Amino acid sequence: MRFHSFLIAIACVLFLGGSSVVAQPKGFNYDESKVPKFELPDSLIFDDGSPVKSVADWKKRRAEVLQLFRDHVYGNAPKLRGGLKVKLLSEEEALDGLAIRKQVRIQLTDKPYGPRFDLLIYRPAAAKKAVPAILGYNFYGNHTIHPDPGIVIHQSWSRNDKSKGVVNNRATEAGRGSRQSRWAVEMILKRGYALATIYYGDVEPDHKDGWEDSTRSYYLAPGRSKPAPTDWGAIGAWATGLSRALDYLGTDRSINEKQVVVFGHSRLGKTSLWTGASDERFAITISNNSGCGGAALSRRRFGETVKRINTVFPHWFNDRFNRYNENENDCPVDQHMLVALMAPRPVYIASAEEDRWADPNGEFLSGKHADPVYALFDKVGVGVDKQPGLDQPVGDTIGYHVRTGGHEVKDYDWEQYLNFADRHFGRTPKEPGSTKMKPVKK
Ligand code: GTR
Repeated sequence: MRFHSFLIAIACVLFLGGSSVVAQPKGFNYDESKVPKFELPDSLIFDDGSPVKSVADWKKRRAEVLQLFRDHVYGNAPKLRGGLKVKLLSEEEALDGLAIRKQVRIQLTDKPYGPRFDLLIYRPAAAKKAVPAILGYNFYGNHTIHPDPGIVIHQSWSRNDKSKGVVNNRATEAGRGSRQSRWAVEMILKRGYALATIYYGDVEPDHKDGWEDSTRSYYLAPGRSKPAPTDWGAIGAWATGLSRALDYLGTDRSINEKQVVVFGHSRLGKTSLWTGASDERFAITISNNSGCGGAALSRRRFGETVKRINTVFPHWFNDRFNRYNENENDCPVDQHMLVALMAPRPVYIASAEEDRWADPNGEFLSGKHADPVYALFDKVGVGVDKQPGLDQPVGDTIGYHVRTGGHEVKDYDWEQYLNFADRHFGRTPKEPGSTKMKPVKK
């Protein structure tokens, strides 16, 4: 094993498990008083220096900011060729009558044997009309989110992990339900939402050569043998997969396509943010503990840094993002501008107290610094100046909380997300524990 691969393997063992005891690697800053002084680029100033004064101006500025993120951070994604190609695998009652479980296989290219993914959708069996849905990737396979024996086990490359039933990079029956603690399936269904999920490795295997087996290899510009420096990275490919899944949800009459929430944890939280930013059809975006390259401000250099993430995960961003290794101030964007790209749509950022690697305060601050863009739309974003105390959700159009505990997805997080979505979708919560979150007063 080459040293580089060894580093990647170690990093994966440390972090991908996502246990509540996430290591805080040494040699990085975890001290607020040592955060360097920096100036954030202003979302409301055009590249030519003129100010953004209205919603109409912002629409033009938004296009500039989006293009900056494509060119400098996540890369430019091509338009997928061919129409939506879907195969229904199954549709039947599940979870003791609580849900209808539907599984469909969706192609990402016009080649039937090219990259494709399985979308698992649970919807409330009792629903009388189209329901809102939460769509998000999982780390080890659809079958890991619930012990339900009817979930198809994927055949894609998977990171070896006995506790998730992965042997020789293949998923096995032993992994069924192994990640159920992260997926509040019953809670989501009882609250009247559908849950749609995809194994992210179906869309692109998460390692440096994974692009060869993903849509990225199918869409290489003629004459190229690898992606160009401003082409999409893996996060861009994953985002495209979620957009394709939304294309499909739009054809499913049991789902309200105007109320699809994109959700993700950690690297998949970076992905949900980029998805919500680049595809405005998503009604709400949720980032759970997304950290560096997600919600956290890069210029703070608190916990994980741009250099570190580009070194250990060279495939996530575009190659040009390497320019900002130990050079964050030269980057024309920072992550508050990514959050601002959601405006005026609601977005929720969640941190965890012990997840200092992801820089909880930096995650909060990117929400706070997106507020001026929401104000243009006469909306309150997070609406508070300081990071709130533990387990105290705040915010109106930008939700935020820092939960007790570590780098994880807990039922507490799901409760806040469902309350937030209920409030923005104008739904009256019917289930216990779904009390409305108090909006910040204008
Ligand atoms: C870590 C990485 C984080 C986060 C995490 C995860 O190794 O440094 O940025 O993405 O992985 O996805 O679990």
